[in-house]
Amino acid sequence: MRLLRLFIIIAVLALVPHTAQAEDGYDLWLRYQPVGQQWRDRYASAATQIVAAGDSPTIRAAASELSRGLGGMLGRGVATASAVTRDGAVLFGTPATSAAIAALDLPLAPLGDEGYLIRSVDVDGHRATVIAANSDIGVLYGAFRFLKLMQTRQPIDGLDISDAPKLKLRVLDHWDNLDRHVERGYAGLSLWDWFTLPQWHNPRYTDYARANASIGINGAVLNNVNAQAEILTPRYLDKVAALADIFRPYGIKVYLSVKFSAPIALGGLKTADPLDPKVRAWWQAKADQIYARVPDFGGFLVKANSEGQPGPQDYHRTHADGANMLAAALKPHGGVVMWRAFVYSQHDSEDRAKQAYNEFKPLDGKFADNVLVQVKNGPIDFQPREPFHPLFGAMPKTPLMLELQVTKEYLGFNTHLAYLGTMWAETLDADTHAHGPGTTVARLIENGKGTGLTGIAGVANIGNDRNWTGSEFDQANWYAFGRLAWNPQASAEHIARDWTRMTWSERPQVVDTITAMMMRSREAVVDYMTPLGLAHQMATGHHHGPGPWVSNLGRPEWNPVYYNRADGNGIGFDRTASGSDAIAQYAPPVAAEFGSLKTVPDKYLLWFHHVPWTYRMKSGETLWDALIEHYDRGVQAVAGLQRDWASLAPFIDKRRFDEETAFLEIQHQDALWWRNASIAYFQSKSQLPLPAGHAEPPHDLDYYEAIKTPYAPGQ
Ligand code: BDP
Repeated sequence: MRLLRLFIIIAVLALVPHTAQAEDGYDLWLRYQPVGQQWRDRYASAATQIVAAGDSPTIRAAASELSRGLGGMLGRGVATASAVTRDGAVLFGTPATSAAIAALDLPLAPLGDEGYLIRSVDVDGHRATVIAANSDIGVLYGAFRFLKLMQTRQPIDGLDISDAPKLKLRVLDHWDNLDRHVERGYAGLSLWDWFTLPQWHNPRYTDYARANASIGINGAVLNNVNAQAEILTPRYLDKVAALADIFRPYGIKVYLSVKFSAPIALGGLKTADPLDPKVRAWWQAKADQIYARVPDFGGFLVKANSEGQPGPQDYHRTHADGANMLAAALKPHGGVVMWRAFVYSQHDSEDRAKQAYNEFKPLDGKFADNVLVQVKNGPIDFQPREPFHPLFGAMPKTPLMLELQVTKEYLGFNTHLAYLGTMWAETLDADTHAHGPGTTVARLIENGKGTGLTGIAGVANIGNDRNWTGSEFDQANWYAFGRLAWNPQASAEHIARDWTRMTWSERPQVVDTITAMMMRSREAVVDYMTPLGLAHQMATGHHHGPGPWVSNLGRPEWNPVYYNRADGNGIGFDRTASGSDAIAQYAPPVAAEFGSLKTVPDKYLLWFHHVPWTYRMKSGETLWDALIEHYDRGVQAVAGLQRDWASLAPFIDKRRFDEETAFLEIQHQDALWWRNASIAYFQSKSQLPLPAGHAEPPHDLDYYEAIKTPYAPGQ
């Protein structure tokens, strides 16, 4: 009996494919799994020795990453040495720390503070690879790039690579509260365990920093934009300082979100008026207190006069008055202010899509030179699809920082597969025509308007879940954010391919299949949630699931009906001259394209136009039929993702495979829910039959309206 059981166990184990070892996602894209035999042979005489030039914490981090990565991938020990003594050595450092590197006379000048160069060279008669930079952090970035070459199975001989980031601030915004709840977080609690800081340094903090450094992220705003004033108390600043110390070797600066009324809450002042001398002195002293603990503190992120947050307008001052007061406090220490343009007001009856532009455009040129205005990708709010924000191109004297949402508040939380690289590339590649054709959003944010300040922010999707992001595929969005922050003109597809190779497998079939799944995933979400330019159709509060009928909320612009405007005649928001005229906020060629029914791309049709249900699309079909087709296309696309994923079963480790299989099933059910509920609602307005071949929703509208999910996460 026992023998039989043993036999069965051995037989079952023999069937499990080689790749099926337990993986839990913790290692992200830094798995460093052994390369296959073919690549082991190719790399046999390379990477034989690690030679660190210098001994800073950053150089030590690079050395440890190289040993970990090379050891893991090559399955052999890699010696460390203080000088190149063998063929195949990897020598890394700066000309300042290494005579051998200085002697190579490499063209490092154009690479700035953070760029790097990787070259195959001869050192003391030995073939070697040099990873060199002007600064230690550039060296660390170069080390990660060298490892990536091997992770993505590229040759590592004959190298001549140099690279430098196009943006200066590449920042993750954590919407983390001090009780560890993460607003719009779908990956567990906040990583920051405020209660055990500053004493306990959870090793995860270092792994977080490694992951960020591997993709060039160099800043972290630790707390929620809906800020709690207490983060600025000495007790918390000590905790902040502990994190800053851990992140520093990895080139990551910490920033804090601040509550504009903190001088009242913490300082006992009667006002937070930015022009009041006592208020200004309070912030100045606060900045001094912070820099005494964190000498390289990055600065403040501010959400002011938005969604109930206090701000300068409470004192009849402008956003510029508020931002400049904080900027003055930070300036002596080299800090910056990231002032958000995400504002809209319940007292303003103007189209919500117009309000940020209306408030900020007149302030162009009025901000201090250490202020960036942080603008979301679209004019409303991180929807599955929005046209680019009209402020891009409209503030020629102000450095604008693009804000993206990595966490998928509006794209299915952590259970829907939606690769956001394509969505962000759509914004970055959008032509604003602000200074003639070709003035893309990417080019605009790469221009610091004479201040040298450029930046991009991503609202993080990271929590304390074992796999960091709540799903394996959401790791790709963290990864893609970093890659696009480094180079806003990078290709979303290349990024997806690199990530897949590093995260899943080197097998071409796996790489091709997963990359293709990712590339069409976001469009699927747009199709089953908000096709043809619809937006903000989600349920109230938590934003999980459909709610196109919702019309009872306190502020008009919180209601989905405000955005869809569906009635017996038609659907869509007229933002042309006959409607809100939001179109006039764009440069004339863009306004002309989006404003005309003849030229507006289908994907923005209902964003800019209200059209009859029977309106003829460019394809010749009616809008109603096209709408239904999009919903069904979205659902079918998810079924396609499920089929593709199932085909990979033999090649993916079981734990990760099973989880994604389950998540895709959740996505499929949710997609059907979105499709059925949306069609039921819009049909109650259009009163039209569904086109042939498209099934009626299985339930009536009352049924869908009655579905409630009060405990959906993230709220
Ligand atoms: C909205 C989120 C809300 C944020 C807000 C913001 O629902 O939780 O506070 O954006 O960006 O999309 O400030």
